[in-house]
Amino acid sequence: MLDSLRDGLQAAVRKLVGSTTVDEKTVKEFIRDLQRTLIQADVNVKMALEVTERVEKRVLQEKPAPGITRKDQVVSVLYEELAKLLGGEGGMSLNKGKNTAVVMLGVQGSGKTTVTGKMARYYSKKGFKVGVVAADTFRPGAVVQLKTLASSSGVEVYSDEREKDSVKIAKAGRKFFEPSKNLVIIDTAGRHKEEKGLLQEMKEIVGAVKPDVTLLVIDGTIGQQCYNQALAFHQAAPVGGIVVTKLDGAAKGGGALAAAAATGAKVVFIGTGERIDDLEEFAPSRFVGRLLGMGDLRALMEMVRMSEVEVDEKAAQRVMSGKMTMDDLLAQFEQMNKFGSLKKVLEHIPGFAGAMNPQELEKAEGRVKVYKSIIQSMTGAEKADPERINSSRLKRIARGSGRSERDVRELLSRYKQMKSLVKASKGREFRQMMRRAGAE
Ligand SMILES: Nc1nc2c(ncn2[C@@H]2O[C@H](COP(=O)(O)OP(=O)(O)OP(=O)(O)O)[C@@H](O)[C@H]2O)c(=O)[nH]1
Ligand SMILES: [Mg+2]
Repeated sequence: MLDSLRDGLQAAVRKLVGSTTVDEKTVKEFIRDLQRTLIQADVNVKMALEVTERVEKRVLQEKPAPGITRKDQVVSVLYEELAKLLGGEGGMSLNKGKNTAVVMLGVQGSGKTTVTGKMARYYSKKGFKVGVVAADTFRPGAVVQLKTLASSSGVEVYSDEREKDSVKIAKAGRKFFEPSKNLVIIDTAGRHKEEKGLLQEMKEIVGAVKPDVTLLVIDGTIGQQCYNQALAFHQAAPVGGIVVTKLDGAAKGGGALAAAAATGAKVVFIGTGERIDDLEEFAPSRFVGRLLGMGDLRALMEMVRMSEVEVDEKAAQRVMSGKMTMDDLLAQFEQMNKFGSLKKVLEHIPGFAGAMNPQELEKAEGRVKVYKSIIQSMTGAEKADPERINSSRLKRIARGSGRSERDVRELLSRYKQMKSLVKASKGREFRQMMRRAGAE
């Protein structure tokens, strides 16, 4: 799904991350790459320029937060702006306690009837009492199509095949379901004798029904037309939410962004296939994260922050002069662990994948937990000078921490190893290790 947009964005981000420094020139180049990618993905040119200009302005003006590198900042600004464009988090919150009416709008073939069926099922499963109204009087077979979709989830359909006035049907349908249902979805026509007529008809339906939510259904594969189409509907009847369909196929994705931008409405659902269950509640952060290829980018940023290693100068001095305590050792392990978790996140980024064996990492993290509990069972004197731990102390520590004597011995031997390593290299390797775990 959305291959070209994803590939383009990821390539731009990779190029930025791979550059040695991030100066104005790098940022400008990054912005140009983004513009090209967005436009190629069918995002309206004006919009592509607007969003990239916002990213550029923010990046050049805002100072990265402490502990955040320039590169992280650029990526995170891009992420925020793309997610904002899609209307922010929240989705559609419906209340079972009242009768909610939803009117579906959209041009022919966009997927209104399919989405009506999918949503009816989605909300029935969530415990809503759903009724659907067949207010498409233009397309022959529209009623049958809706009935077929609805019957698979036992949803009741209101229709009146003798009535040719869709406004009357929509109104009567809502009234019909008012006493018995708490969610009524009204499917409308996508065609009219003339194009202006369709928008006029929608305006009248919305005026008569006064729905709580008006959803615009947009075919995700249509590209550049999305923006104008969405705008035209929005001017006829204010759009409260957007459903983008056919994102399983050849969609380039720009349509979703464009429709959202034209109306200022949130994308609430996406259609990802022809089957009745192929409907996903839409989460912009997940969507953009997927586009940027980083799983959850926020988590990545969090990890970057967490892994910023604070070098404790005094501890470093102690270690290098061969007077390492158990607490110093534990601090070392924990820092390495943080670095380990970061690597795990980096695995999701193309280019880093496979850099580290996740099983080994997990094992290492598990060991640090064991060591930590053992060290906590030591007395201050034992921590400061582990050499004094004889076999009776060892037994006591094992009992106190709930670990085996073998674990305690393992920790002591790692302590000795580390100490002799530091001694042999006069702190050189230790310094290298700190540098590796920290800055790079
Ligand atoms: N692959 C795929 N096909 C979809 C999706 N949503 C709808 N379709 C297909 O798109 C076609 C048109 O869908 P409809 O629901 O009939 O569209 P409509 O907006 O009601 O069309 P009109 O009633 O003519 O206005 C159908 O063949 C659907 O199966 C989707 O998410 N993925
Ligand atoms: Mg239809």
